[in-house]
Amino acid sequence: TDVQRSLVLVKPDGVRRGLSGEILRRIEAKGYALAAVELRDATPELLAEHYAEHEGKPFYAPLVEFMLSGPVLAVVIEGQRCIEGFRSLAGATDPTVAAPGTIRGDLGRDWGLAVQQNLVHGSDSEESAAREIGIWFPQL
Ligand code: DAT
Ligand code: MG
Repeated sequence: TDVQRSLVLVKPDGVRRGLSGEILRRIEAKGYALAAVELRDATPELLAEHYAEHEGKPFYAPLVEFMLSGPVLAVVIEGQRCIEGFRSLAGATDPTVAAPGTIRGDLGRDWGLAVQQNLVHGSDSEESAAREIGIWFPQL
């Protein structure tokens, strides 16, 4: 078997818009288990680790500012191939082109801001998942 864990974040736009339940609903409807769910305030230190791969990119500063603009729902999901599976549920990074049926395609859009406010984060590989779960849930 290939049971994986992945770190999912409902970003501040998703929490603010009251979409946390809808996003958890889609994860559970897909058949993934929730191993941890916690409403959290990110910190600059935590985000510097989480988004280390994007440091220096033009959208980095607005991204960190956005992620500090309100609480995030930090979630660890578990299931067979759930890393790729959640990325598929989330849809493309740009919510304008994300396919209908996906979280970003159904619920997100471009707000004309410096950073894509695209509702969710999902780990993109087994290494990222292990690294990110260690950052957000060091006790797991
Ligand atoms: P993803 O969240 O789909 O894994 P990513 O890791 O490449 O995308 O980027 C992290 C976040 O940064 C993304 O969710 C939204 C923002 N972002 C990425 N590329 C961007 C761009 N070209 N313009 C504005 N925001 C961007
Ligand atoms: Mg990413």
